[in-house]
Amino acid sequence: MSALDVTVFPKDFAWGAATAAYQIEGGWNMDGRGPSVWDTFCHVKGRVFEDHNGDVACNSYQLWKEDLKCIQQLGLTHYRLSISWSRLLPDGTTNHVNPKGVAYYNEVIDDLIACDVTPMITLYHMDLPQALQDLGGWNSGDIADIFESYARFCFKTFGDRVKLWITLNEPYVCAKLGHEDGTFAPGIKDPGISVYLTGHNMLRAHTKAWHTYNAHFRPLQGGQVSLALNSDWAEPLNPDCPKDAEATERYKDFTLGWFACPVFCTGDYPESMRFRIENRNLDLGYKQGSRLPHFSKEEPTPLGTADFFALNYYTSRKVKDLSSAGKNNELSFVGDQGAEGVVDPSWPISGVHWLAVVPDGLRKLLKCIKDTYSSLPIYITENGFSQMGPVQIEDADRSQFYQDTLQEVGKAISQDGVNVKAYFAWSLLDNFEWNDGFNVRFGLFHVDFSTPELKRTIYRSGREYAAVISKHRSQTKPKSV
Ligand code: GBH
Repeated sequence: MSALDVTVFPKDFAWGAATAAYQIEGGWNMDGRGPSVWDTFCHVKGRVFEDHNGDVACNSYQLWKEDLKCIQQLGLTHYRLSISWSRLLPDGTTNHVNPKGVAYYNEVIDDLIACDVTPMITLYHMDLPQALQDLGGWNSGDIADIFESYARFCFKTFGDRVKLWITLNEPYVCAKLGHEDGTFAPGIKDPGISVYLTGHNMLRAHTKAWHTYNAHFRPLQGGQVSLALNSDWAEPLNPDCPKDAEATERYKDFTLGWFACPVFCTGDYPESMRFRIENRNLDLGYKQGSRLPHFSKEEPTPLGTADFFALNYYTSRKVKDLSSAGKNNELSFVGDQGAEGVVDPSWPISGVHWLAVVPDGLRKLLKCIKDTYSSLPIYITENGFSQMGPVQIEDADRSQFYQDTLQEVGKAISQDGVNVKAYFAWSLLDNFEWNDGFNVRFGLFHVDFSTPELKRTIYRSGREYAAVISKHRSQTKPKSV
């Protein structure tokens, strides 16, 4: 990646990689861990590629020291990991704490700090304790307070050393794929209803956790808390068609705006969501009240509950209007949105079908976030490229992808004045890629899942990422006198 100009990245730029507990840890029933919705989901046949599951995954529960070596080999300044809620609190509540779970995360955190790597911890990355799902999960109003207790427990236990927190990873994905499409755990298909309730309770949960940190932990611990929002970059399919242009705004509002607007702009959902959903209730004769919940005046507002903007970006879409298409006659999220995102045939596809490679979409999205949502520093908490089919350790495509993407991030910083503070590659390791199992590989390190040693081997893209980091660090090191 010699062409990349690292001097445009600020001195204290965070160079990271990210993982998530269910995707790497394994040890699904070891040492008192309780099951999560993903254990339950994967143990039913036919839901995941060749019925793969995260029972063992990269076995990071037992092989953490191997992961640490990978982190050091890359020279990362930051590592983003998530806590398995049910490893710490097997039934999801603070009534039962699993001391082995506490010990595991203490070891990880202490090792990172001893190696001069700053931990960023995600409290929730798709893996709700099954015991809480049995009580209604994200559709239950009680979940927000239960999440707040879990967050409080983590701040209290780890917050002396952890200063960067993500409460929730991608509430959009949990709500839409988990509760509308049913393709993610918990596998609920309840079109047009649960999706909004889930999103709402996730926002309430995040809000409560942020306020708890702000009032009770920030004064002593001095850290920062946000939530990670996923978003494609979106443009009208036909730029001359006003309906496509309007559809593009709706598409943005129903993905990023859904969560960013309440937290960063108004304390409420985007107007286009309210308008479309209420109107469609009338059109479809839906009379059981508002499907898009209202924020109660009795609870703290989501507005202002983020100390930085955390963005997961993978791809872009061209958007076409669907507001008068067939879907419009049924109760569904896509019907409400009245828009569909498609891949431009000129975009190359990375290993997996949905991941069209559009690095300059990231630059445009960063600028749009700055102009529309927030002037807070932006942390790119995930971005990556996948491989499918035969393993290529010399992964020239992925190396090029990282080079191109970092170049676009550099332009966002130097030419568009966007305050980008961090870049986390997804992912440190090949891991359990949800519905695609181990068939889709996102790692900077290859993991050999065919042997119990689960050997980690650096890809060329990992070597090149390490070279970028090293170059940047050597240029910004204080000169010795
Ligand atoms: C991230 O989500 C996740 O945070 C991370 O855990 C995951 O490993 C990573 O992406 C890579 O996928 O098959 O057409 O239904 C990114 C959002 C949501 C994008 C699911 C792809 C599936 C599209 N992803 N979506 S489709």
